[in-house]
Amino acid sequence: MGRIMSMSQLVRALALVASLLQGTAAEEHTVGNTTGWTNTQGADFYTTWATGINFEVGDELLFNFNTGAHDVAIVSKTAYDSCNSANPINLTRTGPATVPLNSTGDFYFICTVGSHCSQGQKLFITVVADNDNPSPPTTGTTPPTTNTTSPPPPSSASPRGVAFAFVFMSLAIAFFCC
Ligand SMILES: *[C@@H]1O[C@H](CO)[C@@H](O)[C@H](O)[C@H]1NC(C)=O
Ligand SMILES: *[C@@H]1O[C@H](CO)[C@@H](O)[C@H](O)[C@H]1NC(C)=O
Ligand SMILES: *[C@@H]1O[C@H](CO)[C@@H](O)[C@H](O)[C@H]1NC(C)=O
Ligand SMILES: *[C@@H]1O[C@H](CO)[C@@H](O)[C@H](O)[C@H]1NC(C)=O
Ligand SMILES: [Cu+2]
Repeated sequence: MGRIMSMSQLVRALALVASLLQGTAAEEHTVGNTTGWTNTQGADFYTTWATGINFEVGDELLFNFNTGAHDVAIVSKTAYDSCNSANPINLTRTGPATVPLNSTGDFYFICTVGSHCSQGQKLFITVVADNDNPSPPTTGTTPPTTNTTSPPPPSSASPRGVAFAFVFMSLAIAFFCC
């Protein structure tokens, strides 16, 4: 009986390892969560929203807004800083809008309606390569300079290593404990 319980723990451990080895699936990030894409939230709302989110190549941003009330422009850093909507890289007027994140680097989004951008309807994100090992959290103000698409070599300190250690612990429990 005890052996059977331990074996089911082992099965769960193996399932966890399998999910870690598969890597992270492409994700859709809803900008501003349930608040959506709006000009009513003040200066730091979208900066705060983006903090701690891991944006990876292949993910998508979903901007929730009603057509006509807002829009989504992809702009340069200069245009983002000054809320200049004159020459956007891309302008989508139809909401809700889904924007795929195609490459690594910094991306800047503003709303070009009225003075919404200067009211805080602007978003800056850093997109990193899609790989199995989540990038370490950055605590400084400097965004990570990821301009290479090749994933780093696997290291023994990776989540995989932790997961394998977990499996060996489960094996020990299964065969020596009970
Ligand atoms: C948005 O949702 C994520 C995932 O549920 C959560 O971690 C985060 O705190 C939320 N952010 C805001 C600003 O509500
Ligand atoms: C602008 O971005 C939207 C959303 O990703 C896309 O559907 C549209 O084709 C883009 N337009 C141009 C001109 O690139
Ligand atoms: C990614 O590519 C699509 C299709 O060309 C484009 O519509 C979209 O704007 C791009 N995303 C970004 C963040 O540039
Ligand atoms: C990556 O960026 C650094 C500094 O930003 C630069 O010196 C280097 O040449 C870049 N490498 C590639 C492959 O673009
Ligand atoms: Cu707007």
